[in-house]
Amino acid sequence: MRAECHGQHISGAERLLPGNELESAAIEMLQRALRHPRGAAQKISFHVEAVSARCVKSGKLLDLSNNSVDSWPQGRRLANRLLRKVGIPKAVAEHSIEILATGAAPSGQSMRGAMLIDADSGERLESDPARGVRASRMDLTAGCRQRLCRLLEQLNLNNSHVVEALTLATKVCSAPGIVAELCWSDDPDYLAGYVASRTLGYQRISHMKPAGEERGGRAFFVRCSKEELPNLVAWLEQAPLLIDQIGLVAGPLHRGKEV
Ligand code: WAQ
Ligand code: MG
Repeated sequence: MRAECHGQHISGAERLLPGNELESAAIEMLQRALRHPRGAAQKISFHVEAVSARCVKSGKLLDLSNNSVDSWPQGRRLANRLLRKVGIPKAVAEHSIEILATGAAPSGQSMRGAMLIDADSGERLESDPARGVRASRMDLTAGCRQRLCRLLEQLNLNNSHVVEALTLATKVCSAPGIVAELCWSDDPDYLAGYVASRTLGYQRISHMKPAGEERGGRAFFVRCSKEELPNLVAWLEQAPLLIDQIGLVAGPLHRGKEV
């Protein structure tokens, strides 16, 4: 689903579902597009495509750690430190945070998808800097969703932002050539974000921007040759992944601690 208002992206969502759940999922997505905190949609598009069950891979969710910070500057410093832990140079980490903070699209607004950033040089690799790359065709099985929601409940984190972001990050981090992901929401009232990688898991950070800020986005840090890039993009956008196992969900690592 994709919702726009006068050409500006408001929200998007992707699912991978058994055919008999399509109708209810479409209604849910329509309701969400109509009542989005970024504004009322003027145009809502649905794209529905059959995927052969044979092509669907299964997988396990990343482990989630919840880092509570006192302020968004502290959150961004923690994100920077986590990115460096997975080998992203300091200058590349800092620059990527700065780009998301100032609006990654050429218009100075949020992009519709993610930036692809060379993990060593910091060069932007996506072919369309307004659209970026949208990860798609990933979801949780009904059982996995139920187990995850029960676990998140205990941390007071059971909301659709967390469930969807954890699902997306799991697919992105399992892609060949992806080193890490950085994200924070573009919704003015949702201030959290995360850094994720295969080794770090999903490191949730409670504050990544000031209240009311609509600039947010995603950076996928890439280490692959230019020739391999189209395959990576095709994998992110098209390879179906249905997650059927949950990972660990852990409490705060950095509650109120200066980092
Ligand atoms: N693929 C690539 N980029 C995407 C996708 C996608 N499928 N969906 C959204 N984006 C980009 C796009 O630039 C959006 O502007 C930006 O990410 C933010 O999207 O643990 O809510 O849906 O509490 O606003 C993370 C923290 C919340 C969750 C992320 O993202 C938590 C969030 P949003
Ligand atoms: Mg949003």
